Amino acid sequence: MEVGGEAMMRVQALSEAGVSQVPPPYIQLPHNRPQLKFNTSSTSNNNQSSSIPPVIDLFNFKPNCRDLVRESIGRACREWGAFHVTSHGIPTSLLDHIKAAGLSFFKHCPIPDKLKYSCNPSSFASEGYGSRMLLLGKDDPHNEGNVVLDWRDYFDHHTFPLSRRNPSRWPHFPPDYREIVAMYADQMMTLAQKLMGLISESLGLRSSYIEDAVGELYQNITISYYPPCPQPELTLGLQSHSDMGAITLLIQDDVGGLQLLNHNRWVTVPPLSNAILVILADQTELMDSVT
Ligand SMILES: O=C(O)CCC(=O)C(=O)O
Repeated sequence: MEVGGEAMMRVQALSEAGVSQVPPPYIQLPHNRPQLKFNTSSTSNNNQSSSIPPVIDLFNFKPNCRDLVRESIGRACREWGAFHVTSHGIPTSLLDHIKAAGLSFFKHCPIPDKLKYSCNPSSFASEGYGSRMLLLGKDDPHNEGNVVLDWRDYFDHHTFPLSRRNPSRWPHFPPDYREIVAMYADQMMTLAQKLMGLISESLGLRSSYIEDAVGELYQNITISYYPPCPQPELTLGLQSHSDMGAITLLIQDDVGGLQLLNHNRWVTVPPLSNAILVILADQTELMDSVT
């Protein structure tokens, strides 16, 4: 494979070229390097001392379970700002299909074909295939104005409002990719709205409070690909950040590696099959802290 030019900017190209040392732009400063110590995990539902975000059964939003679910969500928001949900109504087959479609695009579509979908690297959250979404780090006084790059490639899709959705800009491979992303986006939007209702209620507010405050809902679906790294102790797949917006819904494959900051310690969040991780993003967290 040719490794050079724009392809060189893709982490997958570096990884597949078999580099034995990560290039300097990807090396995190010592204080930012990953803590690879794994916490012992407990998945029990309402365990206050759990070492991972709680797992909350949504009972498919059955009205007679709403009080119980609302209470668990309120506690999880206060203690973690994040929680897993099960019985959320998104079919397991759809979760499997989107993971498979994303993996197939990254693994089996040649890099020159992927580059046809390149996002605009100079525009924030631009749609498409890229490697540099967050340009954080340059304000860190230790970085002397430099940005450290993530060990990740991604594809970002603009999916809501529908006026932003243009599947012809999305991969054509595998053949059902566009249909799966559109279905996933629709179902995740419905789930996000239901969850915002429950989070609002857990704060003693009317169900529509967060949605009314946020205004028109924007949704991006980002599929991340973290290629094997020769020196994982020096790099981060994605640098520490909080998400702007109202709510993040995240599914993991079974490799793991995701970490959340909880009470000033980084906690490794193991993948739980069929569960969806809900993370309060900046706007909701702000509302949570002022109500
Ligand atoms: O890919 C991940 O596991 C994390 C994604 C994430 O934090 C984000 O997209 O904001």
